[in-house]
Amino acid sequence: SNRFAWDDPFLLDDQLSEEERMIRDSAFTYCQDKLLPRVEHAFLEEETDPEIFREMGALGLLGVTVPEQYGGIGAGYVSYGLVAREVERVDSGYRSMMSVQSSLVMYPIYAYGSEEQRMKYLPRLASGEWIGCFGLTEPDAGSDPGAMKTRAEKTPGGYRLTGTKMWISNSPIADVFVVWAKSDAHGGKIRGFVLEKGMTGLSAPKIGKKVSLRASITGEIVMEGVEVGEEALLPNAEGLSGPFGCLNRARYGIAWGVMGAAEACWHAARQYGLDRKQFGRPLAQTQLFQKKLADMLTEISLGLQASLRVGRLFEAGKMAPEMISVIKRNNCGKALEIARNARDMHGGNGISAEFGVIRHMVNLETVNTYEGTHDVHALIIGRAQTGLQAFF
Ligand code: TGC
Ligand code: FAD
Repeated sequence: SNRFAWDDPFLLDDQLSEEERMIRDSAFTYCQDKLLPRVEHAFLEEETDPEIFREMGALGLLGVTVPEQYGGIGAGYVSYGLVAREVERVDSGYRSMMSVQSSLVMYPIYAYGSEEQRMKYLPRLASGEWIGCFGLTEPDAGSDPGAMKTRAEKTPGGYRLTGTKMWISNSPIADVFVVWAKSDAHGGKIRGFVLEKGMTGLSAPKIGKKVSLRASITGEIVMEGVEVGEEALLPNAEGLSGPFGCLNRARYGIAWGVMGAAEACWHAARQYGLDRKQFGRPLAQTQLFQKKLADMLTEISLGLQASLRVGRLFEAGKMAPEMISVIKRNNCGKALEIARNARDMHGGNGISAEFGVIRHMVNLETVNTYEGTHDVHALIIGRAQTGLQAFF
């Protein structure tokens, strides 16, 4: 009979192409060799190393789906998901750095930008020479980004931007800022602008005291009458569908990514249970321990399989955003539950950064919240099946 592979129950590996396996393997090797050894220090000391962007860029891990002529590797969405899974197997903060750069900065410049904007920004974002950030959320507009206050006023040569963005990944170290503002020249509709570090009136103070996602730097974007030329406007996006087009991709990557974090917790808990003895037997030989491991194996296999399915639909041009809400929401929720259980299964050691599980656990609290909270995605899925919106 066929052998059951406990760490690949539904033979995911068999469903990947040769190219996808190669991209996955090169991401795995980099993450385990170069990121894993420094994550504990980065998390505990709240240090973000900008060199990581250069390293990822050199390996082609930034803008995986962007065509080669702009510095990407022109791979598919399954490859992008596999990269997210490997990076987040180490830390959600590192995956955050990668996915903001790829899905929230390179993608909009590629999809909505002019040829000049593509040529100017994409190659240097792909190599990691430039770091990007994405400003949608504001102090008074989180789940409801349509309530944003940031304004772009028309000037003779371009626009003047005023407003504050909150909780922005990468912003304090960013060179390139994709920001969304209501533009009076476009009937108050939301438009995207590309700003650059050093512009007069632009600053990005760091947000401190984070207990989650500490390896990824987070800040504000403060725009005090930042004047830009016409060439800063992204010409091909108008309304909320602009930022949401980017979010679809980032949320999809998160669905894969959190399964990587969950796998790290599950594998750690299994190994810990095999190694540690209490009451004269390995912890892994108790029924409660095995029940938890069974739940982990089951939820992760289902979550990965669903992500792969949505990835294939994405590549076939059949993705609907609600599919992404299902996997973003469910995989984040399951990953969080798995991390909490893995923490518990490690006993006292579980609260030490040395074992990694509590770091994943507190990181996943952020991932469950950003890119649309668990409950906001429930409302999207609820609206899709009833035709009734329950947001307000
Ligand atoms: P609603 O009326 O539903 O839609 C307004 C317009 O947007 C279009 N749209 C979409 N287009 C493409 N893809 C999607 N997923 C879309 N969802 C909506 C829609 O068709 C419509 O277009 P048009 O042309 O008719 O105007 O808008 P609403 O205001 O009722 O929205 C409600 C809600 C809750 C669905 C939405 O606002 C939402 O998803 N809120 C969550 C906000 C969020 O996800 N923020 C993320 C900030 S970025 C971030 O967290 C980055 S962290 C990254 C990291 O560090 O890894
Ligand atoms: P709120 O919208 O105030 O929600 C608070 C609570 O109310 C939640 O439980 C929510 O589910 C619930 N709620 C809200 N509305 C409803 C409703 N209608 N019905 C029922 N319940 C509701 N944003 C960016 O633009 N760019 C970034 O790079 C970025 N990076 C981030 C990094 C970190 C570390 C964090 C923590 C956040 C980041 N965000 C970023 C912001 C993130 O997307 C928002 O925090 C998120 O969208 C939630 O918004 P909020 O914090 O304002 O919460």
